[in-house]
Amino acid sequence: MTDAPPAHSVEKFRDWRFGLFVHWGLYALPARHEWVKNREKLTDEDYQPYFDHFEPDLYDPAKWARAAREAGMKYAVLTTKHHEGFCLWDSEVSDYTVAKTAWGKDLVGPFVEACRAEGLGVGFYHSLIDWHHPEFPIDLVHPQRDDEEAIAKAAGRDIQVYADYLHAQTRELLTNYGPIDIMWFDFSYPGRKYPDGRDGHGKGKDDWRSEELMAMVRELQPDILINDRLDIPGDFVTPEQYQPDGPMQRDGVPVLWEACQTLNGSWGYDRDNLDWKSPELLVKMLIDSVSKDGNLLLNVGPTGRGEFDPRALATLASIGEWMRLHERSIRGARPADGYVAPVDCRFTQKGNRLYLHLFSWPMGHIHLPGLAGKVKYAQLLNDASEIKRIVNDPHQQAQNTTMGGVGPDVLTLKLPIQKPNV
Ligand code: JFZ
Repeated sequence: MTDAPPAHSVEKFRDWRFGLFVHWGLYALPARHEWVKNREKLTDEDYQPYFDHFEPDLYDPAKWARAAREAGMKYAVLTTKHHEGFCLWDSEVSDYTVAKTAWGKDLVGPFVEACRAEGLGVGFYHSLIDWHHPEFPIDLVHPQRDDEEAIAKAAGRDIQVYADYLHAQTRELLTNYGPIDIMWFDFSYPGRKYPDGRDGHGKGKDDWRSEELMAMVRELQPDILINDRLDIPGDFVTPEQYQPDGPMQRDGVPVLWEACQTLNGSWGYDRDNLDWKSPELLVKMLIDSVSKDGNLLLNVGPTGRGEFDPRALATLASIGEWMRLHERSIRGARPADGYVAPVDCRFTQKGNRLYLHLFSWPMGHIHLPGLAGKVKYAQLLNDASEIKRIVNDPHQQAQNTTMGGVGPDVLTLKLPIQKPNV
């Protein structure tokens, strides 16, 4: 068994509630999804121009960190290496690193420093999968390089040589940059089979030597939290691109969780993808996560020159404006104990304050069963203006009778007809 992380790390993570995910690598240059090498079956040779032209002359992580803080984020997780295998730091055990590009120097250290300067926690995403390492067996099923040539190539490869490399790199990352808050490994897919029953060569804990790896991580960084993608239980679980339907559990016990979401469906910079989520939807995802005792890790894919593109910055700024006025209902907040929110609403709670988030504006009134007598005062959060309360509203009582009843002790809030413009 692997040890649990210290309680103070867990509570810090729960209080943060909102973080920045950064997917950055050579795939920022083709600018059409971080899986481009796999999706388009690009060979190492096809992919080489991106290495040769990687020169992020506008890289200024202080700007990233400021944008994150102003959006109301409290931590940031950077891809030190994604599946393509390219390392954003000067790894001693690889030549496939930023240090060997025209840019010629470490990107991870300045990122870590910039985060700390803005008071952000720091995490490293590190890919378990590696499409570049000579001993990583490219899988039959996943990645989908299921052509005969890839199969033949995979046959002579020794995953344990790759595992040594993975451990060595993890050691470098967790030794050279001071205290790191989160280690985000990605990802395992054990026991995959072809439809015809052939071994699909999935990858899991025996391939990565996950127990040993996790023990090393804890030894190097006793306060760190480790995610759940090593094919053994981690400290927090990572629903990806979906919102769970309630507080998450593992073996019937509440478990720490963090949803990760993209801005436009791609993690890496994807220039022509116009499928941007609105700031309003992203704020709802954040509220939804907190109402279910989870975090939201929201991703930006910087450009090949090292900037957040204007669309990403505008979205972060809008979220930041909402957070400026509503942060109290998010930071350090928890689900409301015992109260079930009405349809299209969410509750969050901090101390004796209950926050009601309305995902659609109900025009006039909202009825809250079970809350009469429990609420001493109500106000809008954005401008502190009073909201009138009606206890056991006679109109509502009449409706209760005709509509089957929602129970007694109904608190009715009298809202402005028009939604406040925030
Ligand atoms: C992985 C990566 O492949 C992806 O590029 C991105 O980095 C994302 C955050 O993580 O995507 C996954 C990993 C696991 C599953 C789905 C997508 N899964 O287990 O269903």
